[in-house]
Amino acid sequence: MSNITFTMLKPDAVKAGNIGAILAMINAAGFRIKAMKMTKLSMETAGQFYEVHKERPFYGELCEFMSSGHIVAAILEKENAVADFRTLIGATNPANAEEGTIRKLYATSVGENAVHGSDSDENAMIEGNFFFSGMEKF
Ligand code: DAT
Ligand code: MG
Repeated sequence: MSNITFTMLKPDAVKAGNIGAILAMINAAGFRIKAMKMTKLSMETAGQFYEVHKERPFYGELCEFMSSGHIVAAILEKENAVADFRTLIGATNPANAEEGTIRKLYATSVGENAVHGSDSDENAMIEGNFFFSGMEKF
């Protein structure tokens, strides 16, 4: 049964001109795009999205970075979408990411790591609904 995950191409990836290359990897890995937009987070909306991390020491830095430029948000559909997408993107810190993963290829540091991927089916729904209305999902 297919399910969904949510991704953002982060400001570092957008600024570096890597939207096309990353989307090509996502398509080649068998994900179908259900919704997509380029947009920009504010400090406030970045803070809401990453609320779960608000006690972590890197929260302020994370919100600054995520609101520092445009992002591409998307809902992706595939069998086993959440786990397969985490495999495709690789470890949070690109230094630990497997060869051939999106973060190994395009991330520059643990903070500026090119791409977001949901960590559970429940969070994929919450995160997708944070960015997209029913009329924007296909
Ligand atoms: P992931 O994005 O792999 O799910 P996470 O949920 O633990 O990782 O953290 C969310 C984001 O916060 C991560 O993509 C980048 C940032 N982050 C995580 N750990 C960090 C650290 N030690 N220093 C700076 N930023 C960090
Ligand atoms: Mg996470």
